Amino acid sequence: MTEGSGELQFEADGMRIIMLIDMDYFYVACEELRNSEVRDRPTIVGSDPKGGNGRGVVMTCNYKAREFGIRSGMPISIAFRIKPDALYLPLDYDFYESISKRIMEVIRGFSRKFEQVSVDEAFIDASDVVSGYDDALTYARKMQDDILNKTGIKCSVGIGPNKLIAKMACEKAKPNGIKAVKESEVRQFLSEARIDDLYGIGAKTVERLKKLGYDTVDGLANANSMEMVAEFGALGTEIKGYANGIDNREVTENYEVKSIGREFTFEKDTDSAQEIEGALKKLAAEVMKEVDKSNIAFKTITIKLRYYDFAEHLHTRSVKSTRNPEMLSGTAIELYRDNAERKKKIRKIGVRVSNLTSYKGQRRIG
Ligand code: DCP
Ligand code: MG
Ligand code: MG
Repeated sequence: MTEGSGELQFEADGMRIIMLIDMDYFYVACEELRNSEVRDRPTIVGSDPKGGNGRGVVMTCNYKAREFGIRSGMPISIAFRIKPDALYLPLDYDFYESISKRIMEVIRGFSRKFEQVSVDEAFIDASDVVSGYDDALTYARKMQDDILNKTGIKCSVGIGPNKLIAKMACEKAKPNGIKAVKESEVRQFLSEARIDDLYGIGAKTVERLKKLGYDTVDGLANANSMEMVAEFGALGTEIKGYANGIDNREVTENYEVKSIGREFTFEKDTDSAQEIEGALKKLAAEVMKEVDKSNIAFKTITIKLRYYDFAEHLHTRSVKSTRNPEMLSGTAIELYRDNAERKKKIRKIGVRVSNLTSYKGQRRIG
């Protein structure tokens, strides 16, 4: 390194304290709030087991069921074979989502830098609100208590210098624990992990890495950089970075703060393009109504697609500053056509405009 003071600068900027907060056995924990039987019995939320002939999978189960080896994603028929006398409950997304909203509000109160990553987990960047790792542990405990007191749901917290380590630490903290991995402990922590555990590397990439002979995180940490780039492009450098505990991903809100949006949940999950596009048009019209009320124009259009399994994707396009209704509904539909995973049913959609500017300021004379 030859940057000299630049390097020091990097060190100072680079020190972050990131937390990942993830609810424990979330869907079943929600069910426990309204059904006291759940506390005492192995309980599974998922498809109907139909006496062992049911198709579909276990969405999640409590720790009492995990003791028997039952896991998320396991065919429900297998779970039934293992534990026919467990309590089997159907999914109730609306209920889980309403609790999720309250949880996220509590977490959001702990840092301005907040990012929800799924229905039951969120990152915060706590660098500006804690003064070191001891303080971070106290802060995390307070957050855990607050979430439990306000919503009745237990969670685990991972703390680290970046998202990768925070997420991996949280896995180790489960259930209902807190685990912090300081910068000085990262190397050791990663040495004990498997490459499958590296957050942000998908199953297919792991397969390819293993074919290339990278079986351990330490091996990957010392990978040949040229080979990694040749094989994976820019991602190759990222991956090698992860194995070395380097992860510059920022904690950022999904939606821009200043925005106008509307969302719609289908009565029944659907993959009908006609139905989805119709709903997008309606949402666009509702958003336009709001836009019309104020003197604003927008530059960025975002659609949100939430699939039946709660996977959620945002697709965004920026246009010239506009308040044209056709531009909004047309772009929303194009974003859907270009990006939707075709055969996967959609549960909820959203349309949002952001990057707002004053309309009057935009208008050209003449
Ligand atoms: N989920 C799902 N299908 C999966 C995994 C999870 O539908 N294959 C749902 C059910 C979970 C929720 O998402 O309750 C959150 O997922 P997590 O991975 O955080 O799992 P849990 O919260 O259930 O358990 P843990 O205590 O391990 O976090
Ligand atoms: Mg969870
Ligand atoms: Mg989760």
